Amino acid sequence: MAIISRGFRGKRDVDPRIPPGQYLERGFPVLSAGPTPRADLSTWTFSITAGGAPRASWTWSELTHLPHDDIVKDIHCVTKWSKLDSAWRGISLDTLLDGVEVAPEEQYAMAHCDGGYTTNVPLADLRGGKAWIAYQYDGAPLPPEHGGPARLLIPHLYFWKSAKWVRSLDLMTEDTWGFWERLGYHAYGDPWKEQRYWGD
Ligand SMILES: Nc1nc2c(c(=O)[nH]1)N[C@H]1C(S)=C(S)[C@@H](COP(=O)(O)O)O[C@H]1N2
Ligand SMILES: [Mo]
Repeated sequence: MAIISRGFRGKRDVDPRIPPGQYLERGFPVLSAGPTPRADLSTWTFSITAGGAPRASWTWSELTHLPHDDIVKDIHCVTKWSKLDSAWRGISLDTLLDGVEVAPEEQYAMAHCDGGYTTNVPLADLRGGKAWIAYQYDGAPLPPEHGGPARLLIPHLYFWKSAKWVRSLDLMTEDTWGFWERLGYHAYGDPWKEQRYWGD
């Protein structure tokens, strides 16, 4: 009597790649807390700082000449859409952090963006092939509304952690909250544990 399984499980019989509480989105929604900033690539830089003090910095040309990864990952927004197999090109944070001196107590980072958006993430989540500075989407330059010229891509965390228009990562010795985290979003944001809001 194996016939029952489909109807019995009904709507819950979903793709195992979709985390709990999420639905499959085939488009690519734009979610921005403010206007889309426009960057001038001739003066644009990406920096790693610590307590605000510079540690390393790359011009657009320097950054995009580093060895890149082509990344195909599922992404999950806290507003409940998930998109499968999104295709990006970017520089691994491993590559960027490689040449940077990091003190053992600097275990957290805050992403800072044009427009003022911030989000916090443990440094461990930026290492080990889990995070990138992405500058292409689907084989084309990353569109401004999706974070172009470059955004953070941390697909294993809810997508609000993937800061658009990112300009720096500030290394911190304590986990300080960013924009959405101060407004009630979870400090870490694991979609598989449904860490959406404070207390989840
Ligand atoms: N700078 C900045 N980055 C941001 C946001 C934002 O408002 N500003 N929104 C976040 C949220 S809540 C999500 S779900 C994703 C949305 O990315 P998308 O617009 O490319 O879908 O970007 C994240 N990064
Ligand atoms: Mo989001």
